[in-house]
Amino acid sequence: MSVDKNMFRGRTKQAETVDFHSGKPAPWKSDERVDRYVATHCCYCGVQCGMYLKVAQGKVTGVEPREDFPLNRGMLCPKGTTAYQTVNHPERLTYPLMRRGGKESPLERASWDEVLDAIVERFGGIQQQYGKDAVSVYSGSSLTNEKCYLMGKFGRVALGTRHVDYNGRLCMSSASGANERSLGLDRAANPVSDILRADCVFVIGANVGECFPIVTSYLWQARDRGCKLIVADPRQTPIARTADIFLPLRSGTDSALLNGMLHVIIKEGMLDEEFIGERTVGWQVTRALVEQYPPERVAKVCGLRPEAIIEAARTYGRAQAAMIYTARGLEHQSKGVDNGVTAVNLALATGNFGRPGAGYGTLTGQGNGQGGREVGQKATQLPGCREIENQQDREYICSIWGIDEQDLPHAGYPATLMIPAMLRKELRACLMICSNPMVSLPDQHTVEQALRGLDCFVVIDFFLSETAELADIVLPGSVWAEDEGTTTSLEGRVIKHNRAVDPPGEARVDWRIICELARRLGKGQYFQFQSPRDIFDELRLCTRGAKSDYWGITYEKIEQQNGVFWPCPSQDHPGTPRLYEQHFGFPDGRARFHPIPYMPAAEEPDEAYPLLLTTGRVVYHYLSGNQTRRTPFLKEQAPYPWVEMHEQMATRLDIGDGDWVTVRTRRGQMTVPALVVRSIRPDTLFIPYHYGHTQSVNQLTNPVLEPMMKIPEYKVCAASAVRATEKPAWAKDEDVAALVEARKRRREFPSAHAKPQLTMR
Ligand SMILES: Nc1nc2c(c(=O)[nH]1)N[C@H]1C(S)=C(S)[C@@H](COP(=O)(O)OP(=O)(O)OC[C@H]3O[C@@H](n4cnc5c(=O)[nH]c(N)nc54)[C@H](O)[C@@H]3O)O[C@H]1N2
Ligand SMILES: Nc1nc2c(c(=O)[nH]1)N[C@H]1C(S)=C(S)[C@@H](COP(=O)(O)OP(=O)(O)OC[C@H]3O[C@@H](n4cnc5c(=O)[nH]c(N)nc54)[C@H](O)[C@@H]3O)O[C@H]1N2
Ligand code: SF4
Ligand SMILES: [Mo]
Repeated sequence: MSVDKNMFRGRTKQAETVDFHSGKPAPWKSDERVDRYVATHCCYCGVQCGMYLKVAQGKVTGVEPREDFPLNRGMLCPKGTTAYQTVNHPERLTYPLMRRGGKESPLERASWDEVLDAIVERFGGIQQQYGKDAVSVYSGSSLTNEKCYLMGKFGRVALGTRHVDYNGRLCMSSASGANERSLGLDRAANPVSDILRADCVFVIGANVGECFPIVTSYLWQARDRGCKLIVADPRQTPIARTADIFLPLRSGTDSALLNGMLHVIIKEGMLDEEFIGERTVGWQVTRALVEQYPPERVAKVCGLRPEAIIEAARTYGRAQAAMIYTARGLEHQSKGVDNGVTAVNLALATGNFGRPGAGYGTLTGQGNGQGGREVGQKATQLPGCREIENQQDREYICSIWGIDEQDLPHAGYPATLMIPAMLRKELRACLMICSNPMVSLPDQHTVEQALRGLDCFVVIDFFLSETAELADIVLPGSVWAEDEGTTTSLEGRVIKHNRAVDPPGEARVDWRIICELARRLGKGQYFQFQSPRDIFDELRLCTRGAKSDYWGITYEKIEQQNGVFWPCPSQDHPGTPRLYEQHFGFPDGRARFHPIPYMPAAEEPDEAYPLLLTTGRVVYHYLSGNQTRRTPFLKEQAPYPWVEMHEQMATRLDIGDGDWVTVRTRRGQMTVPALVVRSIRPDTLFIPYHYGHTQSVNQLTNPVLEPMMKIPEYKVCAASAVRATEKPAWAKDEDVAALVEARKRRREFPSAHAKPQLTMR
């Protein structure tokens, strides 16, 4: 029996007992009852792998990868295969909670009427006394486009506040800034499949193997046909083990490295002069600046050998078609925007844009990290990447929303600046959805003080997160499997999530909570949506003719084409998988070079704090861990944080594998077990950030912000490490031993392609 998997796309079907890989009958599954397979996508990272959710007796009971979705074609990573376990999880929030007797009273069960009335009354009171802008909206990019759009509109129209922002601020906002400054559009330039057509891929500051696992297979396939791989990362990540050139640079020195590579490319005549002349502006000034970055100087700054920089420049410069991928390693810095710009400079100077296998892109992190940054939940933005301070954009959006332009608030605080505004009592209330800043924002103790100090703090989540624990009111929302709506993947492909089941107990679908709240605030006429489709249709209209144009994208077209790449300006337009084939995003069609001098990180190691601390992810957990720490298999693999350090440093500090280590910075300290490896720079420590309370590395990180986009410097601060005198309260020795074993197996696993490369000084 053969199965046409396309027949499930976007629809559900009575299940047959078949194996979805072979299409053959699968008798070994015969005792497993499945009523329906619902075609959808993973809720986690920006790759947005296609999956079927299995539904039996009204419950999600399992998952199958989709073969028909071109990006993952039958593959899922450990997070994808276990995501379904969050749906029926016993810790789901199933009714509203509120503190009836002030801050010190417990969160108690309440009815929807009671909590919604309380929000209207408290927000209303605060706004009356302190002005509309005393209330803020803090949203997130794990939400669908429909919900992200709704949050922006809700903040500005229902609450009338200027302070609307979201967690993408902490994510790729500096990449957005670089894209806008250099290219005029904020999207990856190529579909992922272009990797298969590249002669060289340069990955800088991205742990593809752990954070975009399914993209790894594209790198391997490219390598099989001779593509060269260059990786720049202070840690030898899984893909770095198979790289042709591995550049273990010091954290915070990316712009020096990229300027140095461009220097070599100029000196050795590897420029694409024709492309520079016809398609760019600003080259001469940039050229003059990179004159000052000979490899010998850069090598000292980055802690690399000059020969390695020259070799990387030659490998990239000689490729017919080369791609650069960046991610948070390069972007989570106080110079994050500048770093992104230097990466674009390199691609522009070598003409690597607008051709198959030639391009540049940020690997967008969150499931809807791309759409979430386009549809108007950003402090300075209206839907379609329109600008809130642009008169024409304001008038157009107001004409659709049916409000007076005078009543549309102006730009507000980015998420990271909401915290100090809360401490100053300028912001007195906050509605938060889809964010967990008690884990994700730097300098956690200050964040806690700010959130505790709010007169009214409302959180919409489906699990009681570390942040929801501090709320005055908690509203039980929905997981992705309980609603339909679109997301835009890291490729810029608009795809659709489909509903498998209803939320449990009294929990409600997020967008309905927001629309009901708007109604109770007396603004119901602006939120007359009956379905996500209604919201999407309004969003399409808002984006018509704008940079991220969704006008020609419909739910039907998404299903027919397996996703549609924006811009898609009309119904008969197929969408745009590859950008910049003819012109860049500026009115004159040309890209911009910008000269970027290297500037050191905000906090460099010194006598008191002699080491570099960097932070990031592991394959098993997702962001603040509020979902994955509740998933048994994932929790088992990485139950606690640890500190990764090189064996040279461990020897110097007299620390062995699994020993307890106290890591200190100017913000705080934490005690974690050591994971002694050879795959990190000897001057650098790494701690994963997926944990809360005393296990959160954001007790330590530097809250300094990038000046343009206000992203924190999560990737660099100065630290010290000593053998701990006392174990933390949460420590269990047997778990730690298991953790060290498991992580060592992963990080030191010898790979067929691996050649040990100690290119450090
Ligand atoms: N498993 C998993 N996957 C995820 C996520 C998750 O939480 N877990 N989150 C998703 C999201 S929202 C995001 S934003 C992405 C993040 O994806 P990535 O950016 O790939 O992940 P990070 O671990 O934050 O950082 C990447 C790498 O930067 C390196 N690095 C540190 N400092 C520097 C530096 O100064 N320069 C350079 N060049 N590199 C440096 C680190 O060693 C690390 O290997 O992943 C997405 N996918
Ligand atoms: N030290 C350090 N800190 C970092 C980073 C780092 O590399 N190092 N990375 C930063 C990055 S890149 C990011 S993206 C941020 C992420 O930081 P956050 O956005 O704060 O983390 P999340 O875990 O995504 O929080 C989402 C919350 O919303 C809930 N949620 C998820 N989906 C939905 C939904 O559909 N509806 C509702 N109602 N709730 C939902 C989840 O349960 C969770 O509690 O962290 C940043 N913080
Ligand atoms: S790669 Fe990303 S989208 Fe794919 S299964 Fe893993 S977490 Fe989900
Ligand atoms: Mo992110």
